[in-house]
Amino acid sequence: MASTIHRASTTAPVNIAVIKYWGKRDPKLNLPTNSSLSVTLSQADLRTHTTASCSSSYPSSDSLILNGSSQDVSGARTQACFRELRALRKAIEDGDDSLPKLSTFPLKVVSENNFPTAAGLASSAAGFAALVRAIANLYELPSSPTELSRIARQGSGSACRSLFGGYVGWEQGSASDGSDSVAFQVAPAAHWPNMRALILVASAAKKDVSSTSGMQTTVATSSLFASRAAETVPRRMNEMQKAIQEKDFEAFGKVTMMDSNSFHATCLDTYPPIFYLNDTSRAAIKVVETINTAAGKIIAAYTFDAGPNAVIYYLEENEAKVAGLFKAALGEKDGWVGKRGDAIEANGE
Ligand code: 2P0
Repeated sequence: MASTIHRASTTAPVNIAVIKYWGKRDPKLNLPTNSSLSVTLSQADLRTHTTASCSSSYPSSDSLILNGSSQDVSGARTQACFRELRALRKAIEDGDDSLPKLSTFPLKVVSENNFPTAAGLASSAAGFAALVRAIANLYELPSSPTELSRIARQGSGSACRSLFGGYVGWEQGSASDGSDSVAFQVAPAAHWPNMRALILVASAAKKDVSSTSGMQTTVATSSLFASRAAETVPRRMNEMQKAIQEKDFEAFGKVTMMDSNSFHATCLDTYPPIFYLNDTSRAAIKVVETINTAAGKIIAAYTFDAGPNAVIYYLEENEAKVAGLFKAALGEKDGWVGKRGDAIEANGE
């Protein structure tokens, strides 16, 4: 029927990198200058919910509504996702005349985040992962999470990692068309289920410097950047995968903190410099150092993305020592809202 509305919904989780993506060798396809690795967070606290629908009765152009406000869909990234998904649907329609020609209908995508958008809480990662999977579900595509990760990466690089649960890598790849720049699961969440993440929101304000322009300026001007991409990150990717396989929290925590420091050092080394950390962020680093010194080993690890908010990884058995001390040290401080103990879980993988 001409006026039928076809619809599918999904949710996608936030992921927080422990080896950071920063730098593009191809800004159109979001092909990175280094591989990266992240932990997918529970959808209970941080997630995007997205409904994709299409109908021949819709107005002629595609539309996207995020948290109730209409977004521009003419950007190359959103267009790339729509185009790739439509092409996959069209290939199925071409082989089966009985199917409705959904690939020819205007799309309407409605998304809601349950956390601050663009405050360095990986909103674009969950957002594009949910957009791509919702449309893939709408089109009944048989695509694997790997193939969807290749498409979501074109929306936002880090989005490719939100197609998998647990511990997830993104292979930088070498092909110029990006066909091998996809996400892969290092280990399911069940492999190391007592991992916890504490999100400390220092500021829910939109970040000053967008990741895309920030990373392009870093690639162009930082003298530290080349050795980070060519030597430091490849070595840490191996160390991190080993730490996860062996469930070695001390190694996991040390590499996590050092990679966050390295990423923010290249930001400071950018000209003009990029400051994502603020005094509150530095206070959180001090609290982690205090916790680890008191424990005599690494039981808490901080990491910061393109914003001042801290994510603290720890194991459940150290909840009282880590989350408890943070509450005592920072609970009263202006600007901090502690989001407690998100269990990290697999995303159905
Ligand atoms: C990461 N970040 O690995 C790193 C750490 C921020 C710091 O991925 O331009 O929003 O859309 O590909 O994915 C943020 O970058 O950038 C990011 P685009 P994206 O999570």
